[in-house]
Amino acid sequence: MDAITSREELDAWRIKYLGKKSAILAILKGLGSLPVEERKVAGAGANSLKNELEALLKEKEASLAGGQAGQDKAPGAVDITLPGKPVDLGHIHPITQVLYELGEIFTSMGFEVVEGPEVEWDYYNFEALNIPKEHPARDSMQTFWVDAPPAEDGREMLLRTHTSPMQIRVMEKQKPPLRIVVPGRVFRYEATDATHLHMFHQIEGLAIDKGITMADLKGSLYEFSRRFFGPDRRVRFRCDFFPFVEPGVEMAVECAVCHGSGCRLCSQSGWIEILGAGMVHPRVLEAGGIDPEEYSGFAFGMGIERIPLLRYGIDDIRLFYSNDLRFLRQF
Ligand code: YSA
Repeated sequence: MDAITSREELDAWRIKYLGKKSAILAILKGLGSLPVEERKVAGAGANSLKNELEALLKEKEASLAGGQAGQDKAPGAVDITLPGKPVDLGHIHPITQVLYELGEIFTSMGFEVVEGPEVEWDYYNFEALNIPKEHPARDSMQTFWVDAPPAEDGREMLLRTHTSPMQIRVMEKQKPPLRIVVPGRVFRYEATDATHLHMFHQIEGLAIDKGITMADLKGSLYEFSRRFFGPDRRVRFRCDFFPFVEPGVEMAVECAVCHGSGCRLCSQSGWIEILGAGMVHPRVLEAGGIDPEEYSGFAFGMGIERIPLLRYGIDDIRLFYSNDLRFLRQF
């Protein structure tokens, strides 16, 4: 067996020692003609010999296969001729894909994309937006406060609860006409469920110019919905209250799971609210250094995670962050 170096030689060996005309097969075939006692002894011996020959054959087969791939490699050496392990290629997370798509839609409508800090002062997050301390509107945005000493002017630090603080930061730096969108992460100290997360994304929109009206706001958001969800999806505006707008509205989109008839995702209402919006409050324009007698503007803040729910009919927002690759690979 040691002298064998090729498959052909091994085949010849197999036919000779284990083939139909081999001695071992002849012994096994002849067992029936032996007396019982002799048959037992001869049978056991012949079978054990056959097993040994088969084991030798297997071992040699494996060593010839390895030798062919590795060309007589030393034990333990790396076989560089073996095919490589496939590398798992990742792809862009569905929420980031939506953010990119929204950026494209709004920039094509004349908006510029800007970003802002996730760790913010309460001044920008609340006060400059007409939400002073103790204002009940603060309760609707349960806040993660940062345990840091307040600034000299008493400003406290927090994780921004919405992207609206960027309205003020932009107004402080740029003068009208202004058209910006601000995508980014926001944080709220609240329980998670099928439509709520404690960390999610928003995209803020702000347009300020002479003569901007509610019609511009509705026109821009209808156009966004038409491009993102298609022309057939119904959209609803209803009055809402935010201290930083007057008047204020919420926009909801027809539920993609039940198409308006009511289900768990839309709390049986048939609609899912995706954004708050309105005409920028004169006090907010003043806080940003813009004269409300001369300029007016609209603003909106849209929740990003709810948008793909509505487009694809996904029934639980938490799936985006559960790291289940079977879910994420579908996008
Ligand atoms: C209103 C008027 C403006 O002139 C500008 C912006 C706004 C929106 C305001 N800043 C705001 O945050 N309103 S909101 O609390 O109602 O949230 C806006 C959107 O974020 C919601 O419509 C929803 O789509 C999403 N959202 C809110 N809480 C969420 C959430 N998404 C996931 N998880 C949560 N916990």
